[in-house]
Amino acid sequence: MRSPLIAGNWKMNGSLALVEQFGEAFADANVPPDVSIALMLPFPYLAVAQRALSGTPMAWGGQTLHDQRSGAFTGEVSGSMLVEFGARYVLIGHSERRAMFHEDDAAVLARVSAALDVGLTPVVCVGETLAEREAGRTEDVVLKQVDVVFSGIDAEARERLVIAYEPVWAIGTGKTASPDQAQAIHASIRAHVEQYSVALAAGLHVLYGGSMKAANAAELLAQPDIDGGLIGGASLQVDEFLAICQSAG
Ligand code: 3PY
Repeated sequence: MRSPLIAGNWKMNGSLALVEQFGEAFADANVPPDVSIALMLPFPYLAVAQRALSGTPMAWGGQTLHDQRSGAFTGEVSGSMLVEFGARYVLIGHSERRAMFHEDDAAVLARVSAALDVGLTPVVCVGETLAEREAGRTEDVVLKQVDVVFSGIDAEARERLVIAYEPVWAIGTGKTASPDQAQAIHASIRAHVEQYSVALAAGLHVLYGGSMKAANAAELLAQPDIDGGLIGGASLQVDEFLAICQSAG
């Protein structure tokens, strides 16, 4: 009932040529029709994505946005600007943004509201650090991050969110949560969201992120509460990313 979403997060990587390469490869790639695919790109690549990816099954999005529509915010990009480039999604609260760019809970919520206001689908990242996991605090941390967002928006807006569970200790480290570890926390997120609405929880997409690659994707995606992936490094290689999309079908 929840068709999978496979989203690549290029972070500050890639090139215009790579966007073109993805456009060419995915134009006639054999991807399962029920799998939604997106690339979260660095801002300067969005104009090329709008042309090169439009003939493919792929959507595209930004990796963050500012919470205001316009103004004196040097260096920032607003949601309406992303929409002008045909973006459908935007990542919010990736652990790298939380840790390196001081995005706290209030900032995450403000960005989610800004994204919803302009019709973007926010992909909200949540996840615990290694120290938090070792202290047995995984659920506390993750469910609080989920609540910050769900309790700050109205019922209709909640239906438009995607959650990406990304254990911080599995990001860029080559370590992956085991399918059982990932399934356990995904199931907790879904059960927790039932307090807002049982139907909302049943329809909510919870993606797994954190060193997902072609070699481990099928096993992770087979878990009942894992509804897709947010893919880092492996989304920078056409064949690898395509293999992940195929294993989601
Ligand atoms: C990773 O897998 O490294 C990610 O951070 C995906 O967002």
